[in-house]
Amino acid sequence: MPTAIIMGITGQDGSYLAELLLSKGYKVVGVARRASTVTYERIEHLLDKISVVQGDLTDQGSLIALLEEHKPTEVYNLAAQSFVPTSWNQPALTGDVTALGVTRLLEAIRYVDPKIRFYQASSSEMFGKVLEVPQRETTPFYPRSPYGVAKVYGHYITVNYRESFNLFAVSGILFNHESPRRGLEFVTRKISDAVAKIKLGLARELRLGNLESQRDWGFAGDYVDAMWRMLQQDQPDNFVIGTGQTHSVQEFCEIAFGRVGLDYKDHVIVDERYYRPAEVDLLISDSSKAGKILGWEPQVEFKQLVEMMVDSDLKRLSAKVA
Ligand code: NAP
Ligand code: F7E
Repeated sequence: MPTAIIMGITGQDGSYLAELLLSKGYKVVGVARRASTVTYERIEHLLDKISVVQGDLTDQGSLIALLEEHKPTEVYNLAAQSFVPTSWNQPALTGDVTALGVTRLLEAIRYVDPKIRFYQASSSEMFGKVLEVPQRETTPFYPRSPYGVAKVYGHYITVNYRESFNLFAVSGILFNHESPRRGLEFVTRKISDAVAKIKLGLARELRLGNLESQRDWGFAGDYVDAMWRMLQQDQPDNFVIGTGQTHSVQEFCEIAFGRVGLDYKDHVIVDERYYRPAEVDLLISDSSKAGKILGWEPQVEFKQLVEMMVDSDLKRLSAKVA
């Protein structure tokens, strides 16, 4: 039975990847950092099928100990300080976790077992102020936030350890992917949660930043399948993963509010507090390489994704108020 270690098991992608790997017969070891309150909300339903152990990307020794004890065949690094606005407020922490943390994990692999296959969660934020539309594996990077800068480091150190030490280290450059398990501060989930609250009479308004921002939004459940496929290839490589379509925050609002018979214009207030010091304007993917080599295609369309998120929040909050 192959063993996979998932760094960031408590996050959105960690929960979907754990489900996928269990369905493929893996032994799954999830790594969570120590907290005074346990937050296993996303993996509650998996706790009798996976092992959850403690570890932290800022602590080299804990990473070495994890690999020595669990002897994984694959390591997925999904852990990061992943919220872009926080990266301006905590840039040094973001660099320590999201950038240097990758080096610590690669060093642990090199030291314990260089045959371990490694997945790095890279991001479309690396393209930032885009130098080419659509963006593909060869598009130069121009990050626009400390988070984006940290991810560029994580990407290049992954490529460098592949080339320097012959590690099977892949970088998946994933565009935004969302789900009912998305963190509440990200714009899609902030909208779906607010729509459900407004519909149920628990809130009246929703304050947002730039409604014209555009993103290439897909479904997280589809994207974890691409991660696994990357580690099953004969050669390690970089792959862009996205839908190839872009939509604005305003379009997301229109569909989300429309799903419950409301007009977003009656509830959304633009609030400058949510504007960013620098914005990423037109992210749109070209994932034809992934289509050709990995046989990967997104399954869930934009409207389906928005409606899935609104329906889920409505169900969750209705149960609470009942
Ligand atoms: P997420 O929900 O924010 O999850 C991040 C995970 O990292 C959480 O489990 C978090 O633990 C953990 N973590 C944070 N700091 C850590 C540390 N010092 N040591 C160990 N673990 C730590 O993110 P996601 O949406 O699932 O994304 C997964 C990965 O893909 C991230 O690296 C993200 O940057 C990247 N990415 C995401 C997207 C997207 O659209 N979702 C797109 C491209 C790339 P706690 O629960 O304790 O906070
Ligand atoms: O913002 C605009 C905001 O925070 C999307 C992370 O997973 O994807 C994610 O980063 C857009 C931005 O995600 C609000 O200005 C408007 O243009 O949902 P977000 P993100 O910054 O794209 C990438 C690929 C990652 O790698 C990251 O880890 O929405 N926006 N009004 C708002 N955004 C937020 N959060 N809140 C607002 O009120």
